[in-house]
Amino acid sequence: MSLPGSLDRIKSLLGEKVCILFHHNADPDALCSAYALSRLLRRIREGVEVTIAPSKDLSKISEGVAEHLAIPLEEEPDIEGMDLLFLVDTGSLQQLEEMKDRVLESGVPIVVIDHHAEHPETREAAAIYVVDEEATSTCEILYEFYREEGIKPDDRVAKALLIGIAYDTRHFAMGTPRTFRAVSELLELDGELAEIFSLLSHPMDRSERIARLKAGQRMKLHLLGRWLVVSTEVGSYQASAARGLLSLGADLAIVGGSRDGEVRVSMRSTEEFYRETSIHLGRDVAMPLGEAFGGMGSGHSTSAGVNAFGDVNEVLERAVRILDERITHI
Ligand SMILES: [Mn+2]
Repeated sequence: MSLPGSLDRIKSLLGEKVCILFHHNADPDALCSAYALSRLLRRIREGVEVTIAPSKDLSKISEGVAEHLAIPLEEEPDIEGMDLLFLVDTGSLQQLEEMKDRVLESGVPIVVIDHHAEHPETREAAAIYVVDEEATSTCEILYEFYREEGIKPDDRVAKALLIGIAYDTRHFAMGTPRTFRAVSELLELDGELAEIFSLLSHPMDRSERIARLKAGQRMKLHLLGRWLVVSTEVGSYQASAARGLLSLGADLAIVGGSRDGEVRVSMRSTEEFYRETSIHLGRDVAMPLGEAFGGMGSGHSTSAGVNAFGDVNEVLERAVRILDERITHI
């Protein structure tokens, strides 16, 4: 449960004017928990003036959600004139960008509600610090606040909370009994899962879709042992194309493109490929590939990139050869 007693402490600080803030490039959990909180505060204290202010911008998906739920956003909040500030879903104050200094210098008490790892600077700045790392989303904490107060979320708030939870659990791919209790109760209030998923789907613009389709059209399939490795070339969106090819069924995708004499390569593999072969794309493929072509490569186990110089087809062929040698030596 969300830290016991925290709601009572929040109530004791609640004044006339309140502002809710969250991190820049806000995801749906940040936006929706802010919205649910704003509605809860109005139910708790009639007449309280609540402003929701993004510290900088919303993510593309959140913009769609804000529009769909008609969430009112204030671009130029009067931070200094507030009685209380809330910071939701925001692990570090740095994520407030330019607003950070204003918030700290205002002297207005800050309430933090979050599920990220504790951050010493944020803890020190907060008058009330409600951080629950066991919660899979800030919306889950907000739902428990409603429950504690015995307030039933209306259908718009229920939808907002479901959106936030769905986003942070990667469409309910993870979560605890707590998460699914909240989800189940929220679904009774607003049962439109299909609509929630469509709101959360990534809006891909036309040029990205064209790049992905061209990458598919030009793709070469290499059968390396039991692994399906694909390589292809496209002028832009190499990383997106590589992800797309994995979802088509490849175990590993190498996508290169050249621009102004420089070759860029994005590589992605499945978790299974890494688990079974121990081939680390960043260390074992991207780094030697970058070096071989006068550039640099780096990355993670299943996701890596290279900037190099030369002919894009030669770079791709070399990448496949590096993989082939490694795979035959396993
Ligand atoms: Mn979150």
